[in-house]
Formats: sequence, structure tokens, C-alpha cells
Amino acid sequence: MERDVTTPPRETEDQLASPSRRGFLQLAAATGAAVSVGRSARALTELPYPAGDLSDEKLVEMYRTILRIRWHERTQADQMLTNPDYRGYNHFYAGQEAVATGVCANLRNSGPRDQLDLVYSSHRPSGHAIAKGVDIPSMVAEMDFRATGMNGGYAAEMHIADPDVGFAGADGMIGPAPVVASGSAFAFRARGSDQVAVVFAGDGNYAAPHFHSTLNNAKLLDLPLIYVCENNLYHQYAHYSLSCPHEDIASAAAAYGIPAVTVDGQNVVEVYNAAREAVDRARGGGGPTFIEAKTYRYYNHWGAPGAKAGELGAFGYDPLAITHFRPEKELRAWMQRDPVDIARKILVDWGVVDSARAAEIEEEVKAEIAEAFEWGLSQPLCNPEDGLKHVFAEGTVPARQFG
Ligand SMILES: Cc1ncc(C[n+]2csc(CCOP(=O)(O)OP(=O)(O)O)c2C)c(N)n1
Ligand SMILES: [Mg+2]
Repeated sequence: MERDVTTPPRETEDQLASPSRRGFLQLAAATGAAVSVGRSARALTELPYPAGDLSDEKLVEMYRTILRIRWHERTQADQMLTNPDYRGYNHFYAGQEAVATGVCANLRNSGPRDQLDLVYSSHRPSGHAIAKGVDIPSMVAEMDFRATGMNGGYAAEMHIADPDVGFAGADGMIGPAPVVASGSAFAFRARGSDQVAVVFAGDGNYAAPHFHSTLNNAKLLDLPLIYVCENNLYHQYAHYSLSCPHEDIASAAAAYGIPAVTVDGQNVVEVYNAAREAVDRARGGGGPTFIEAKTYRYYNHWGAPGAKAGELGAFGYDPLAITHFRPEKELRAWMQRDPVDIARKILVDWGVVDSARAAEIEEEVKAEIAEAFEWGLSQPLCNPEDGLKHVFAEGTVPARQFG
């Protein structure tokens, strides 16, 4: 199939250009006014259900979350590039921040454990974790194998988890996470709970059998499952068209009889709205939803090869030549539609904050992240001797009886 891989998804200028849209939206909502008065009004109505219920606080919080993810990544990349003592690693999420943020802003992320919504993550977990509300200093410590990290230094990147916020954990295997998430969704349904299970998985998951069996079962059992497919166009160094015959992966999900939408993953409000509808459906007993977010990652598949300290994204040559799997102009084109810039523009255009306050918020977040790294990297390292702790049951284990 011929596909122009250099073209980012449709422009959102129509949705973002007018400075008075939010005011208009509130007015229209308040008066029940018919909306048919020109370009900005039309664009407003095109913002799907339920853009109008987003409070200013929620919008600012989402902007802050996007920035937290971004500055955590940039700081970690700089550590990898400049600090020979830094042990951490990551599959960077920069470029995709609006997806995790828009989805998790709809979820129950605090409160009693048995009421939390659960997020199952992938091998690219730090953005999902931050959006779900994990303690960032503890995650920073964890990723550098520190004993006081959120999982005692055992998890590093690939197995981070925090049950207190409903972050069920990262997963290094491509394929199974949706199946495991559907198990939780099944449990929620069986217990009569209104909790929701969300799984984030990449475009690469399409080719795994788990993609198909999960959607089939979720539909047949009406599970409160939200499958968020983060289509960043590549799995490792291969374009997704090499393993998926559909331009929109959502069209494959729709074949299982599931409501399936494709959204602009760079626009946090668009993602939020799609997720809001999905969460309402799942909590109300209406079953699963599939959301495909078109997005892009700014760094390489893994780590920081080709990146330069202090700069966003990986453009440079690296000895493994793995920076050359995609055209540089494609990366630059996607960076023109940066989720941070789009979120900031929404806030300013809608009159939620002015540009000066938006810049101040970014400085606050940068300081918060710098502090998180300062604390995290000053923590004691975990002991290699403890490596087998929590692997085998301790004490006496009764033999299991069958029959
Ligand atoms: C079962 C399995 N096979 C192969 C791999 C190696 N692997 C790690 S990430 C990845 C590609 C994932 O691509 P995608 O799902 O699109 O996620 P992205 O990295 O783009 O976020 C592969 C093949 C793996 N981790 N697990
Ligand atoms: Mg991918």
C-alpha cells in the first residue's frame, strides 16, 4: 500500500486558531444557542463531546502533566548523555505526552485501591506512569536502581508499578498486556464494580495474536476495557505498514464490533474527549472502546542515541546507524505539531492563562523535575545480593492439593 509517511495527521488549526472559542463554547452551552455563525463557531462544535465540561483547573493540570512528562524525559536523556554514573535507561515517550495525559485525566487515580481505575502500560512506560499520578522522585530513583525507588530498585524502567495510583505496571513483552488488562476488566465486571481497565499498546501490537483475541473477548463479554493504541508509525525501526494492512488500526478494531475512533494524539483535548466518552461507556456497562491515537516519538526506539544534551529529539548520527530508519524531515514535521505547544495554545487561546503564566508553569515544572532528579540520584543503590528477593515465596509453602 502506498502511504505518505511524511504527512502528519490533519491540521488542528481550525480547532485552535480562535482566541474566543472557549468563551463562545461556554456561552453556547449556557444559552443552548444554535451554533452556526461562522468558522470559529463551526470549529467549536467540531470539538467532540464533551469539550465544554473541561474546567480551567483540569486544563491547567493536563498542561502541567504534559510538561512533567516532557521535562522528566529531557532531564533523563541529558543524564544518559552526560553522567557516566547514571545507570537508568528508558524508551522515551517525548512527542506522545498528550495521549497518556488526555486518557488518564479521565480516570480515578487516587482513593481506595479497590476503586481505582487500572492502567496497564507498555515497554514505553514513564509517560503513562506520570499521567496516572506516580510519585516522580520515587520513579526517578527507581529508574536508577535505587533502594528507595518506588519498587525498591528491582524494577528499573521495564517493571515499574504503583498500586496506590492504579498503575498496574510496565510490560516488556509486545503482545500480552491487553490480555492481562482484559482480565482485570473481567474481574471488575464480575464484582459489579464500575472500575475501568485501560491498556496502552503500540502499533506493533497489531501483529500479535493478543490484539485480536483481546478485542474479540472484550466485545463478547462487554468488558469495561479501553484499548489505547498509540500509533507512532514505527515499531522499533520498521514502519507499521510492514505489519498492518490498515492505515487506521481502529478500522481493524471496528471489525470486532467495538466502538473505535482515531484521534489526533498531539491534541490533548481531542484525546481527553475520546477517552471521556470511552470511560462513560465502560462505567455505564456499555463495554469496550478502542482509541487509536496518531502520534510520534522524538527519540529513537530506545535510549538517547543520536540525541544531544540540552536538545529535544534525536537527529544525529549514531554508530549503530539506527537514527536513519526514518526521514529527518518526518521527525521535524511532527515536531511542528508538538503536544506541549498545542496544549499551551489551547490554554492561551481559550483565555485560561496568558502566555506569561504558561511560561511560568513550565518553569515551575522544570524546577519540580530538577528536584526529583536531585533527590532520586542521591538515594542509596539497591544491593545486587538482594536480586532474588521477591522472586521465590519465602517460608514454608504447602504443597498444592489437586482433586
Ligand atoms: C514478544 C516480543 N517480541 C519482540 C520484542 C522486542 N520489541 C521491543 S519494543 C518492540 C516494538 C514495539 O513497537 P510498538 O508496539 O509500535 O511500540 P513503540 O515502541 O513504537 O512505542 C519490539 C518488537 C518484545 N519486547 N517482545
Ligand atoms: Mg509504535
